[in-house]
Parts: sequence; structure tokens; C-alpha cells
Amino acid sequence: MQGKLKNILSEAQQELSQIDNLEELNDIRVRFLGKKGQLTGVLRGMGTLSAGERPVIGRLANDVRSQIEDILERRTAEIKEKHKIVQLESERIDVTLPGTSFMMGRRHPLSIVQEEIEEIFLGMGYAIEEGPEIETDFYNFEALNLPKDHPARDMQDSFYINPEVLLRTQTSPVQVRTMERTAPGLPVRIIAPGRVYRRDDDATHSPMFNQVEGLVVDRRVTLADLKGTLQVFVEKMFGPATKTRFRTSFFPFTEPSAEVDISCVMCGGQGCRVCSHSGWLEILGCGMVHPRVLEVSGYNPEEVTGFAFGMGIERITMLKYGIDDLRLLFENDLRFLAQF
Ligand code: 2U9
Repeated sequence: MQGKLKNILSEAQQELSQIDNLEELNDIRVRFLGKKGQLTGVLRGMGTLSAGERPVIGRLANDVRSQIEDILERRTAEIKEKHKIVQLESERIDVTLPGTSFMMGRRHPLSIVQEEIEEIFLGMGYAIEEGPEIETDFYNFEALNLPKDHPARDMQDSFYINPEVLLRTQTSPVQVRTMERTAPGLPVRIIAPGRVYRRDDDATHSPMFNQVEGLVVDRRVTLADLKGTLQVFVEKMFGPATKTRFRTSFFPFTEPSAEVDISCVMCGGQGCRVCSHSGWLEILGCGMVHPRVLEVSGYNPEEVTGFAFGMGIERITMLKYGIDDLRLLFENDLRFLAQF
């Protein structure tokens, strides 16, 4: 039995010196020290021993067990340490390697220009208002003095969802909704930026485009206020040397109405291809709010007056940056967008 125990120890020593992972190590633990292991097997046979032999063999068995346990412990620590070194080695980071380059995002030219317009009007005390892009016939047309037989209401010109609901063709419904909410409170001093939709599609028209419209309603608002406001806007947007010209025009929602030209940003008014040799570029429409429009939205046109204006952000952007094709603004070509 003594020989058996010595064999068990040397066998365990031999096996434990050869392994290099924790699974095998555990295997060995079970085979030698487990309930059905070799050492337990020997201890079970102790019953056949004489009273004199029993303590000797018992001591030896305990000694073998603790020696094997010591080796198991040492080997466990060694294997864990070795694994750690291997892992550290495999996860080593070379901080001198060149980094992964990535493209920096930037704002779209339309967003840049829209924010610039917003900043100018915020600086003059205006608030920014927004509203739904899907509108009712009432807010988009009726309230703006566009009668039922107006050509703009033609199915061919607007995107209708049903006879009473359409994609807004201008941001004016936002001003109507704001007046309704505010009336009879004064003043109303807002701009309404946002997407609008029309059945148009060519080099200078897109079925979706962006507008900024403005509205001021108060006592004693005059055409002089409108002219002064738009002149300040033009000078801030296109530079202090830019000249402004008002031409009479017509819109159903303003009376009188005007279109505003600026001296050509390309040639300074000398005449060039961009301004068709006229020296002027049309940039927006405006006018004094039609009394009927004020009335529909809850104001007394005998007491208050207002002015309004509207501009296409795409057009302003094209003029400001010298972009000659509207479609460039919607194609998402990075060679174009990276220039802003
Ligand atoms: C209310 C009253 C009046 C908004 C106005 C224009 C003139 C105008 C065009 C410019 C280029 C549209 O994007 S564009 O095609 N707009 O010329 N817009 S006055 O007048 C309003 C709006 C709301 C309640």
C-alpha cells in the first residue's frame, strides 16, 4: 500500500509537470483526489490493514494528498500567469501606427444660409415660428385671399392629398396660425422658415424647396418699415455695398406688393451673364398685408397694419455662393458639399 501511495504521488507529479491548461489540471485533480479518485481508492482499502499499519499509511496518504494539493496550487498559479502574459502580448497596441482617418461632417449650404437669415432677423427682434408641412386648403389658400378659382389651387400646381388637404405651397399658413393664436395681441414679429412643395421640376425649380417668410403686424406699420427692414437684411446678407430696388408687383395676400432686386453680386451692377446684363437680381417678394388677410386671422384692419415678405432659400444660397444649378443642392455629391 505504501508503494501504491508513492506511485500515485510520482504519477501525479509527472502528469502535472506536463500540462499547460486549467482544464487538464482539473481533470488530474478529479482523477487523483476526487471521490472516485486513486487516493480515495487506496484509503478505502485501509480496512484490511492491521491496527499498527493504519496510522502509518494514514499519515502517508495525508502527506501524499497535501503534496499533490501543493503542486496543483503552484501549477494553477503558473498556468494563470502564463495565460496572462500570452494575452497581454496578443493585445499589445502599437500606438505609433497611423490612426484611422474619417470624414468630418459639415452643414449643408442650405442650412448655413437658413441659419444666417434666422440670425439676421433674430437680431431685429423677430421670433422663429414653425408649422405643419401638410396643410388644409383654408390655411394654405383661403385665409391668404386666394379665391376658390385661383390658378394656384389647380391640381396641376399643388400636391393634394384630398380636396381639402395638401402639401403647403408656401410657409404663409404658419403666419396665419400665429396671428390666429396671438390676435388681438400685438405685435406679431415672426419669420417662418421651412420646406414647401410645388409641382415644378427643372434646372431652376424643385418640387420641394425651402422658404423663409416674415410677418410684422402692429399699429402704424408702414411701407417705409418694410423697405428699411429689407434693406438692412440685404446689406447684412450680401454686404454693405449691395443696393436694393423695389419693383411693384402683385400677390393676392399683400396690397400693395413689390419684388425686391439687389445689385448683381457677381458684377456689382455692371451687367454680366448672371444678371442677364441688367445689373439686378430678383431675391424676394413682399408687401403690406392685405386687409382681408388680417381680418380672417382676427385683427381689425382699421386698427392695425402689417408687412410680409417671402424668399426662397435655394435662390439666396445660389446667389451668395455663385451656384449655377439648383440640383447640386439636392444631389448630396460630397465633391460639391465639401466646399462649404
Ligand atoms: C401672410 C400674409 C402675407 C408672404 C409673401 C411673397 C411676397 C413672395 C415668394 C418668394 C420666392 C415665394 O419662394 S418664393 O417662390 N414669396 O414673393 N411672400 S409676400 O406674404 C404673406 C404671408 C403670410 C399671413
